[in-house]
Amino acid sequence: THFLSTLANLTLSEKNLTNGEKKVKVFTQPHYLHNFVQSTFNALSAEKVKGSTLVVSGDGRYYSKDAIQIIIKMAAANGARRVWVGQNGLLSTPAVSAVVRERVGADGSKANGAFILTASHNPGGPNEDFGIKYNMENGGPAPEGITDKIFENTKTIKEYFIAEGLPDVDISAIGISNFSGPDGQFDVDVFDSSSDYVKLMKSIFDFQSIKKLITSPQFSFCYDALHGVAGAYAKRIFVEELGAEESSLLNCVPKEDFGGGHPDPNLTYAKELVARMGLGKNPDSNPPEFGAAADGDADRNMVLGKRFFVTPSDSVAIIAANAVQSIPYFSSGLKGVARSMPTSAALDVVAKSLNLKFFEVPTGWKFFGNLMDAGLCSVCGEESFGTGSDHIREKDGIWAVLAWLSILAYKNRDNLDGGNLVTVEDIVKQHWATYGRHYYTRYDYENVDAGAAKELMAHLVKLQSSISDVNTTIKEIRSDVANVASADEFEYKDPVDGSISKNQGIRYLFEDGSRLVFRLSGTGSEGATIRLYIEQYEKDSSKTGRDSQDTLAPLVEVALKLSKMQVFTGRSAPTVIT
Ligand code: VG1
Ligand code: CO
Repeated sequence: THFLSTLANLTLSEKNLTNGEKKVKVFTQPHYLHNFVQSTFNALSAEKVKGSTLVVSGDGRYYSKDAIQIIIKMAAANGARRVWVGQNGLLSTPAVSAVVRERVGADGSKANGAFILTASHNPGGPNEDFGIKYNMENGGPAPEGITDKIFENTKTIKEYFIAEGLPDVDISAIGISNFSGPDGQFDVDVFDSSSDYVKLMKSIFDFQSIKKLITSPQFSFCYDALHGVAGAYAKRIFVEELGAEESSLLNCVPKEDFGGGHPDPNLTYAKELVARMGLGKNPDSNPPEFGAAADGDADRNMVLGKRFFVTPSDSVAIIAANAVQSIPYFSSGLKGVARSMPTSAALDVVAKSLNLKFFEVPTGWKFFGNLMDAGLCSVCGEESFGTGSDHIREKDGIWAVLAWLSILAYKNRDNLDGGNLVTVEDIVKQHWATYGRHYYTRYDYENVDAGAAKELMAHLVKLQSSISDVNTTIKEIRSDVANVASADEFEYKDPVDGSISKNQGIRYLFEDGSRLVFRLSGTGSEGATIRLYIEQYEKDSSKTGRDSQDTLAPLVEVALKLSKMQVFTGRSAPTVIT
């Protein structure tokens, strides 16, 4: 029952199709999803797809269930041997990576790749976003060689294969369905969404000591899944395994529209958690000691202490500094650490002091994957609320929370029977006292006119040709800001495969270690998004306790005036500040 559909008007012309995020109505255009899936199969090659085992699941957002049935039928028609689906189509992005790497099917099969259905931290629902991406056999995002091929294929594709006669599979029930077609056997294996991931987490962390922390009277905990897929894991891990109260879980029932919210774990969008932790508007008067949130597909995390925000750039540095003592998986040492270019240099200082291999890579997790596959990197992170390790090839929101709980459990190992709790805030402030503090903020200008965004970037590149002119301009704006020492567009040569990635963001590096970075987002679904990253280093431990926005105000002023942000974009303020 294999049908071959010939297509008239299939041309897709948007590059970031291969990166996922688009409005649902784009995906539901006739043949649009089909085009992407067939283009992916063609990019992988027909021989590779024949007989393969493919994972298909995601964060459960609107349109996922339809998409899963379509992909199952296309996998069958393209000769795949079996498709694995998390129950109800739910698998977090990190769980997909874990399943690809670790799961063994009942018949001994292993996965060859995965379609992940998510638009990450973007809203869901009929009028919101959907997305799809392909991960490889190592559990990590497809490399540029493949995504470029997929994109090229989407422009020339004329036909796709779909087994239209295959009945829809009930993805709510665990079990294996067998089908036999003209090309032989085809199975759909629906399995528990969390058990492989939970098993992996238990092999990395000391659950006993975390449980002792969570259940001790001095400690209190809360976790907000923002109605994303993290909810499917939070109950299993935090409540059933680690003894947290059910009432410590907020928004942990996955919903197709994320309850109408924006499943992005930051101070702007995770409002309920922020208030619960005693921050923002209408703060709770008795916040818990620890709070965290995840994005829609649970690869991002935000960590909060009582009335205290941990920047993601600090978070990865603190995890790296404490991993060996606190987390059994790292007890024999770290192979190396890495951060994305716009992430603050807090990690650099730790790497230097602990004499660790260190890498600065372009934005996006796939660059870390290459380092990890080569055994060069154990812990890595991005300023965009992404933290992770070489246990998988994606960033991992729940892993980051377990890492923080491990550090807290270790620091409090002798305090839990009545001593004074070492808090999240204590740990961060102690870190600043040891390594200095990187004041940091990011301004996002979302849905800006694409032409205007390009002009702004071109203007900034042009300025780089004369650093002395830049410094004259800066002095006119703020005389209290240091001189720019150098400025460039970030370029990365992958130390493993030698590939070169150009134009990865515009940098202005100051003599005192401060930095301004400007980038265009590669994941936005409408118009262009300009990201401005602002960082200032303070070594003097008597000056590390200041308010971040106050401290950064001079640099912010310089960044906005130098870039002519308002002139180009018409915006007097960013959409989001993190
Ligand atoms: C953003 C973040 C980047 C992250 C990417 C994917 O990209 O800045 O750090 O890797 O999202 O995150 P951009 O190009 O919009 O700045 V996720 O949670 O979709 O895997
Ligand atoms: Co995400």
